Amino acid sequence: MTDKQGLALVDLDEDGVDRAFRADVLKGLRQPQKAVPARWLYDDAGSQLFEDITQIPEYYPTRAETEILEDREHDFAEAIGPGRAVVEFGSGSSVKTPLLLRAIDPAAYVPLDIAGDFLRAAAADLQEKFPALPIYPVEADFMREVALPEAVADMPKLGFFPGSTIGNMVPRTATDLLRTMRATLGESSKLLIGMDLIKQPDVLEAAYDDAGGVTAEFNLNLARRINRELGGSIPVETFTHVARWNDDFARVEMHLEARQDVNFKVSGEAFEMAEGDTIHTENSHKFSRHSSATLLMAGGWTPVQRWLDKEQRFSVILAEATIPRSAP
Ligand code: AVI
Repeated sequence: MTDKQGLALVDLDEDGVDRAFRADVLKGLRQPQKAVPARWLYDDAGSQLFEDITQIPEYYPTRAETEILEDREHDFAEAIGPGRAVVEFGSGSSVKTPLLLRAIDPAAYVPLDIAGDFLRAAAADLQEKFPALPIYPVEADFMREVALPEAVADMPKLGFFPGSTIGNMVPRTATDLLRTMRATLGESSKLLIGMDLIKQPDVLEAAYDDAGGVTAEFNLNLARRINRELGGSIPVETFTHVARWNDDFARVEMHLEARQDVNFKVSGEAFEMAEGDTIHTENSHKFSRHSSATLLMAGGWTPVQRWLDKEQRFSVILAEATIPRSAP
């Protein structure tokens, strides 16, 4: 359900249950390969656990991307130039956004996020760091076209989508999002996007299955959330977190694997799983130079520059809104 600005509202039933959550979980658990959309990993506990993940030694993407943003300040200033309205898809983390804002001297900053409280807190925090910068937070679901504030209508835009969050979407959804971003940002806009790189499977699997078990907690928290919010009886202790590289689709998959045959209920509906069956909970696609360019172009963006961290683990790509041409 959305309001007139395309803003997603939580639609609760008479028992206070999020209808979309229940519908996604029940639909996903009825499939032969059980699956729950990854967005449901992020309740309060899940969001905190993700913050913890960004600090663990094995999870390199946050550090690698931050290194690029720190080291390439002058390149960004030159390639992007001053005077743009920076539109960030998902509220800025306290570390990455200031690095970009400092580098390019923007005319305004527009953080978009569906979580209003988080959005306003992040905006207030940034306003303290950049007192002279006009900041216009917009509470919206950026998977749909967003009407940007009037005040930035005439400014050229730079979309900012760090973190390789694009990798959590299957290519079809990622393409839809890139096209939607282009519609939101308009002609002659640019996009600065983080995209994680394909690398040795053992490095990737360790990043998603750390020795300290933080990612396992993040994944298992979904089962706990289902039990708590949907009256579920999933025996969480009989499930194991699994992170595996799927080479056919160039992605790390997270699953919850049953270690023995189990029966459980969710919202009154019965489910059974045999030992070794899994619930697929997340994809994290990784990219090559070619696959990132192909995805961006499919979404209406032409990559113009690409930066890697010193260990060549992660890429930050600058793209321009492609001008539609019929030839060749
Ligand atoms: C948010 N997203 C980019 C993270 C990733 O790397 O795919 C989510 C994550 N899942 C497990 N670890 C991190």
